[in-house]
Amino acid sequence: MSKQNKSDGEAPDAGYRAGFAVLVGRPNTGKSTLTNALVGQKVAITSAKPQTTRHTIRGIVHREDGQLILVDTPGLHRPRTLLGKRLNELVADTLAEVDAIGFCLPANEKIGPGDKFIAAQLAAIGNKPVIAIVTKADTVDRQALTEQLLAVDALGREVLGEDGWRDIVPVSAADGFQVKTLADVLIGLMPPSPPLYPDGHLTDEPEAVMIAELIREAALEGVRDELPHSLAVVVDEIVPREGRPDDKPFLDVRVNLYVERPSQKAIIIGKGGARLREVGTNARKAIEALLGARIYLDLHVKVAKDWQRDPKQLVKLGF
Ligand SMILES: Nc1nc2c(ncn2[C@@H]2O[C@H](COP(=O)(O)OP(=O)(O)OP(=O)(O)O)[C@@H](O)[C@H]2O)c(=O)[nH]1
Ligand SMILES: [Mg+2]
Repeated sequence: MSKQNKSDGEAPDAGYRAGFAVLVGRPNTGKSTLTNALVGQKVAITSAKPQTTRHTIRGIVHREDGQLILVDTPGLHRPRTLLGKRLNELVADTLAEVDAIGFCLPANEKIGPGDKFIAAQLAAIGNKPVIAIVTKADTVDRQALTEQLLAVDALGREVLGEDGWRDIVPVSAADGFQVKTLADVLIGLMPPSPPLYPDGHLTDEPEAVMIAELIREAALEGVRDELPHSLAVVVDEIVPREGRPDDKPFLDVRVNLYVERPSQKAIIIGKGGARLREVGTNARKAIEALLGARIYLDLHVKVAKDWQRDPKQLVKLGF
């Protein structure tokens, strides 16, 4: 993926760097929140539920001295469903294509088997710089943070030999602590290259995907147990309403929400449709802000039985 685009004759400014860095880690370790903090705008949805991110998302950081294309990934875990397996494979493919890897470990959770499993996989890649990012630094006091940094350092030496991780950076996406330092470190690991994306481009997510994600984020709010994992959102069509002036567009956005069981359908819709209306209202505001246009959001809930385990349905839902 790292292009050194010299063929078009434009020599990069002296010292300018550009390339790809991936954020990996267990589910819920703050990868997407950190991606948004680095980009300076929301490009990835986040939630308190594990496995919020389901595909790789590119967020682009523009600076005077370089451009960093951040690839946010689904949390890595021991897969229990075909969906989980697909997501792990997706991350493995991504690792092969980037210039640097940021391994996210939260400050407020002890290093566990899940982290060790990922560390070993990263060590096996061998030829890429891996930095350890200790996320959510705001959640612990100085001493606990120091202890976690030492534990993370020890893990690096255990899997990579005595040099350990290329760097270890504590950050907080919540209060901005060290976010710029992290960008400095990552840009320093990028190859000399002209910019890979036009100025101002913050993500290369297609609009329909962003819309589906904003709806999934709104729908995840307040649901419990297995439902978050059972929910998939697909934008069916986005149609400009006729007769509207170009400078005041109005779009009809039709969307299907898929769940795995009829009981889940009832939860998503809520009593008399109240819950679905609330999801629609919240998502609509976020989508209108994204598109800069008014929309009518038409949400339909459908049952796709056990889609997480069904190869055919997974393909249909975009996995
Ligand atoms: N206090 C605090 N909370 C954070 C920080 N970063 C993330 N969180 C919270 O941690 C939870 C998980 O954040 P996400 O960014 O969705 O985590 P993720 O690693 O992308 O999760 P998956 O996509 O499921 O793998 C959310 O509730 C966030 O608000 C931080 O710097 N400080
Ligand atoms: Mg995420």
